[in-house]
Amino acid sequence: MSQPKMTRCAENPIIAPAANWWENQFVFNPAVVEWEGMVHMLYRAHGDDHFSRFGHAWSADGVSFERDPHPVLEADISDPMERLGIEDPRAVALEGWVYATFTVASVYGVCAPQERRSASEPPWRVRVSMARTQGFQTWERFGIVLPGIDSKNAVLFNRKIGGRYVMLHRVAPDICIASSDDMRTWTNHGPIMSPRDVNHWDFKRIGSGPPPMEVEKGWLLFFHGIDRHHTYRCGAALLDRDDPSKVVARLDDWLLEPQAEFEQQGWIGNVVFPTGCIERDGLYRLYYGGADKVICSCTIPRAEVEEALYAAM
Ligand code: BMA
Repeated sequence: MSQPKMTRCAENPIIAPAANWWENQFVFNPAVVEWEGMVHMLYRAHGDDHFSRFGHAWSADGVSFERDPHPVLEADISDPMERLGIEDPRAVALEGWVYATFTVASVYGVCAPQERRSASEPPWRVRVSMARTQGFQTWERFGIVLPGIDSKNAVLFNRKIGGRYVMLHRVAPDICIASSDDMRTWTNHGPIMSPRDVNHWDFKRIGSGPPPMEVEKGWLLFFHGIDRHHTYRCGAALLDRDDPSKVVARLDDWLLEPQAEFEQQGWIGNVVFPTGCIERDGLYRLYYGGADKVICSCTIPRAEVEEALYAAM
């Protein structure tokens, strides 16, 4: 059986760098959440100073967006853990708040020598951070929620499971799971899903895309995978509804790969990086970064992706 594929939005890229100094180089990897009747986007932006900040955009139809001319969330540069900025947000609506999970990046020089990696690895490290808002302008920051763990690509489930809040995150090269009673203290329970063999599109590393979406037979997880040539693609898996540490299905093939010019050429070429998703009129609308430079969208019928996953169970 041939596997389903995503259909690109005719308006792509739906958001490109703008004249504002803080977002005039690259805009990409957006968190997307439906909130008070609108589609809201929190996107990663780089400008003249090459620092990574978050901008805010909103839309009624999920395709044409209005944008705030100012960044809405920035790194606290007095904190050495955030010296290289904030990156790659994901967002969920949960208990009356929009929660954003994102990466804070810092240089290795600020940490204890035993935390440094070998000389051949890049001199930087990442941590998972979290904040919440009700209006996108002011944020209550929770700080680093997985201290001491070099991790990124965190996504929250949009409800408690088994009485606890649950998060997926990525300790290279695997997708891992963590849980919490209060959103502030998290217990890491280790890997749940790993890359596949060298011939696969998801061979080097994998990471969650948008927050998992609850479907009839579990949690649908769109995720990114990196192949041996460093091309980023998007695929899908299904996690158990009551115990999402169990992967119950995983599509063999990818759903989206870099084919358009704005996915093959940009800051980093050959990248589609899914980070947001909404569901409307029987379609999933996915939002992704194209080549770390622009924001794009594509759709897939809900039934197609779910039936393919159920057939793979
Ligand atoms: C990852 C992150 C993403 C980026 C991707 C592709 O490591 O830095 O922000 O989109 O690489 O370059």
